Amino acid sequence: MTLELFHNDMSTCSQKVRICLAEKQVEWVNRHVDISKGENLTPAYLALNPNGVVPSLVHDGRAVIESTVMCEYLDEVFPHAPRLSPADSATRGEMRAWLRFIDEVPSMAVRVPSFQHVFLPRFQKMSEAEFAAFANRNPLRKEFLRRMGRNGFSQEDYDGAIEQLDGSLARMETALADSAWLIDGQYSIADICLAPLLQRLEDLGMAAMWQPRRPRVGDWFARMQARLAYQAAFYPGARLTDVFPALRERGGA
Ligand SMILES: N[C@@H](CCC(=O)N[C@@H](CS)C(=O)NCC(=O)O)C(=O)O
Repeated sequence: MTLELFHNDMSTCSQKVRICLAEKQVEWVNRHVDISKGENLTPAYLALNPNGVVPSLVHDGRAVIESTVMCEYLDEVFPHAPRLSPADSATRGEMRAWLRFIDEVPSMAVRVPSFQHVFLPRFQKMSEAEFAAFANRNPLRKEFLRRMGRNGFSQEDYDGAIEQLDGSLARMETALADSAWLIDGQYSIADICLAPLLQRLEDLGMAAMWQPRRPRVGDWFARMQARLAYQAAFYPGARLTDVFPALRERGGA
């Protein structure tokens, strides 16, 4: 059995799959993809993942794409403990509804402050024509890159993303009112998919979005960070602040 993960240290989507792999304690082959060098857009990588994004999982030669799909796949293919999905269909449906929401709302929204505060300088160095050509090469992210442009997001787009993140944290605080984990008191893929997003916000200096006003989210995040699997996924170099230490000085939204 060979399990290869094409991923990037700092990518939130890669981090959630690394948490699942560590929870399941399965061996995997490290295929690091350097996004800053465009390794996710080479013909070889696009043949694996036509969306041109990381991660991609290759299990015995067969590719699985979409990080949330990979998490469910790993739990199915390696059904040993810890189980990362509820056993009964209705509760599993609840988890999947959360997963859909996480993919559509906070996972997309967190990209806005990440690019605005950290990745933008890379694009500012390009000429307008180079930037347009780069955006065009991205199968999935053209529109996002065009919206950002070389000068960053408009205030309206930025505020909209913050509002979506705030709404997601509010939903979490409510879900955690009578449950230690998001779904029915059981640690699951829903927790795993959200944690790297909070890690990203914390590294961007935005933990005030839940501290101190959303204490249950704070407590949940502390329990996530204490897990061995979490620490395995966030090895040195995986956090934004490892690579951009100046971020530690950045305050607030
Ligand atoms: N829905 C996809 C999204 C993957 C995605 O957006 N990956 C980001 C890193 S977290 C990426 O590869 N970005 C390429 C880029 O920013 O150029 C998934 O969950 O696998």
